[in-house]
Order: sequence, then C-alpha cells, then structure tokens
Amino acid sequence: MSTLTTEIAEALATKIRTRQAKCGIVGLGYVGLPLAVELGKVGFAVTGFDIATAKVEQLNAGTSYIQDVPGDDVAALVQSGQFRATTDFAQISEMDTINICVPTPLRKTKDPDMSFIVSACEEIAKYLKPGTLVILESTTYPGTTDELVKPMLERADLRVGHEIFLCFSPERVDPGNPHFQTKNIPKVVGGTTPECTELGMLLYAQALDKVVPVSATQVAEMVKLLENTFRMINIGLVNELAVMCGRMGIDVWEVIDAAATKPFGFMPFYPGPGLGGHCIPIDPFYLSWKSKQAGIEARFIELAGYVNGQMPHYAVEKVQNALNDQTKPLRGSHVHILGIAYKRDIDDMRESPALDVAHLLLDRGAKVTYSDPFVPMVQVDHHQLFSQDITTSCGEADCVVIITNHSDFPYASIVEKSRLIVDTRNALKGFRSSKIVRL
Ligand code: SAJ
Repeated sequence: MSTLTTEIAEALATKIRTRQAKCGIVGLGYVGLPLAVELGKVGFAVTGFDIATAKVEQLNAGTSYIQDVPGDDVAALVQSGQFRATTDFAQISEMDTINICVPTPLRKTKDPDMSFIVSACEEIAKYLKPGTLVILESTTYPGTTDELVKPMLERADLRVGHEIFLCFSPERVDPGNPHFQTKNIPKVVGGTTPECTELGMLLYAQALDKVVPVSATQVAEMVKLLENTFRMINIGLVNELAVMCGRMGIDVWEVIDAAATKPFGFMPFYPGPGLGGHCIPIDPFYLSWKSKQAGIEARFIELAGYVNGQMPHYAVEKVQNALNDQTKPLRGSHVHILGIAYKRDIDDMRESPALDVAHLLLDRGAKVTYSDPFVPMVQVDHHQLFSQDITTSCGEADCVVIITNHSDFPYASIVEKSRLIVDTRNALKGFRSSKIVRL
C-alpha cells in the first residue's frame, strides 16, 4: 500500500521506476563508486561528486581506483554517457536523488568527526530543489539524519516528507570480499517519514538484489553500529582469551577451531595483532559517544577498545621474548614484518595494527623492514619503508613477524628461510617447527 500522497512524491517515484531519475553520488570512495556503477548499470544517468580533482579526472578517463570496481565498468559507463564525475556541486541542482557517501572518521579524542557530512550537506543545501530524495550512507551515530542533516537541508519551501525526502541507509561494503559486493548485500533503509522510506526503497530496488525497510532513520543508523560493534567486541573477547591462553600454555587457535565445531550458538572470531580498518575500530565509538550523551556508559565498547588496543604491544612482547629466548636483545635485532595492510588480500592501510607494531619495534631500537605485495611503501614515524623481497629478508632477519596473512605469501619458503617466526595470525597452522612462535 503506497504512502505517496503528493504529486511531488509520485512524480519522483515515476522518475525512479522508469530510471529517468538523475542520480547524484557525493563521495566517490569504496562506498560511493560501487553504488554509482550499480545505478549506472541499470540505466540511471549518474553524476559522481567529489572534492578530489584527481579522482574525478581518473573516473572521467574511464579508470577505477577502487579495488572492487573494475576499470572496464567505469569506462563503459563513461563511454555511454551514463556516468560522469565532477567537482562542481552546483550540478546538484539537476539531481533527483542524492546519496551521501563521505567518510566519518574519529577525532584523536575518539569523538565523531562530522566535518565531511556537514560540508557535503552545506553544498547540497545550496542547490537542492523540490522533488529530491537525499540518502545518507555514511556510518554515524543514531540521530544524525534527523537531528543534523534534516535541519541543514530544510527550508520553508523544502520540507522533509513534503517537497524533499530523507533516508539513512548504512553502507555494508566489505572491501575485497569475493562473495558479497554492493549489488548482492541486503540494503537496509529507513526514512524520516513513510514516504521517505518508500522512495528510498524504490531507488535501491532498481539496482540491488534485496532491500530491507525499517521504520526510522535512527533504526537504520543503529543497525550498522550493532553490526560492527558486535564484531569489535567479539574480536576483543578472543584477543583477551589469547592473552589468557598464552599465560596458561593453551593453544588458543586450537580452542577456537574446536569451539567452531558447535553447529549453533557460536561464531568464530580470531585473535590478532590489533584492530585495523575504517569501520570496526571506529564505528563502535560513534555509538559509545552518543550513548554517553544519553547518560549511559557503553562499557563493553570501551573495554573491548582497550583490549584490542593492547594487542600491538602484546605482539611486540612476543617478538621480544622470542628473541630473548635466543639471547638476542630486541634492540639492534632485525625484525621483518610480513603484511602491512589492515587485513589480508587488500591494499588498505587505515588504522593497520602493523603500523603500531612497526612503531613499537622502532621505538625499542629494532631494525625494521617489511614485505607486503599490496603496499609498496609506508611511512612509520619519520622512517620511510619500502616493501622488500620476502625470501631475502626472511633469510636476513633475526625474527620474522606475520602481522597480515595475505593468501599469496610463500609460507613454506618463509618457514624454510627464517631463523625465528612470530605468527600473530596462525598463518602457519599447517607447519610444525620450533622456530615458530604463535600468538
Ligand atoms: N579481525 C581480527 N579478528 C577477526 C576478524 C577481524 O583480528 O576475527 C581484524 C582484522 O584483521 C582487521 C579488523 O579486525 O584488522 C577489521 O577486520 P574485518 O574483517 O571486520 O574487516 P573490515 O574492517 O573490512 O570490516 C568490514 C565491515 N563491513 C562494513 O562495515 C560494511 C564489517 O561490517 C564486515 O563484517 C567485515 O568487513 C567482514 O565481514 O569482512
């Protein structure tokens, strides 16, 4: 039963159904670009908006800088005139739908940094016209859409639910996931009013396999935070278990693998050298910040944040103790890091625990080198490090430490060439050798 009661809403719905709607995507990163491509593929004319001229130029030249978006897809859409990118936000005035996909990082104080959302909304508000659907996708605290974005977009002639329509829809992009990409990941969407929700559902239904409507923007905002807080806290649990098992001489990896045989009521997570990425270490602190405003301490989140934050130190302690057992001080020893990206088989470095480990090792006087086929160069403090040849470096190092377990690493050769290996990812679970120390 449709909730669309006004001509404006019906007209927008028709434009969306017939794919005549002009779709704007603000922010052309790992969320915005895949969405732009999916909308373009089903026939919409899509305009990508970004402040980075270089990105705009690369896209208009038909190339992609996002690992999960094939350059051919971009080239075909640019060629057919269905996609173009621009830094000119005045073109927002031509859009019928606008998806906001800008970053929502944390400040150093662990408070939300809303500056990207605010500047995007300031630009959109300048050019917004009646009959437009705006959907915020950036991960944020519950209430952002209705308390921050709505007042920035509304004017006497632009009231949400009447002349303009506003939703929140959490991005669920999992970089590098070979099975789930934008098109086949169920899309949750919640609007400020039922009309808003219906129009948001209609847009996504044109291009994506499954749409999941919820009753309010706050519900949609909270869905995302639950998903990622769930992960962060469970990773914190197994990290704490790893420290306990290490102290008790129990193989935590064997414990988890055996627990994972339980066919119900359990989901395996694995310890590691810390928590990286632009989602898991960040999103839960949007929730804890907002809950503090509501007078509730999010103690689980804070504690898991602390436990996860300690893991780089724990990994370095493992390296130091392993060298010590060979009467080698960490200071002056050559430690070679395998894997710098924040998780395996991707090139993203954001919040990578490998950077913390490298910093701690350098701080303790070790000579640090690394190998990562996805990351040619990295800056750690004032050291510029370049990815080295794996087998040569493993042969030269006093200790090799596996931080990110890329699938393509030559693990047999690593074990053969290395004198000592600290494996923080159980990447060598198939190998038995006294030179391997596991987390
Ligand atoms: N990590 C562990 N142990 C685990 C799982 C992950 O230490 O058991 C570490 C990873 O090494 C990494 C960090 O946590 O440093 C985050 O890893 P992640 O697997 O959660 O990957 P992300 O950060 O790319 O998370 C994304 C999220 N997707 C979105 O927010 C849209 C998350 O919701 C997904 O569940 C996750 O991908 C996924 O499942 O791969």
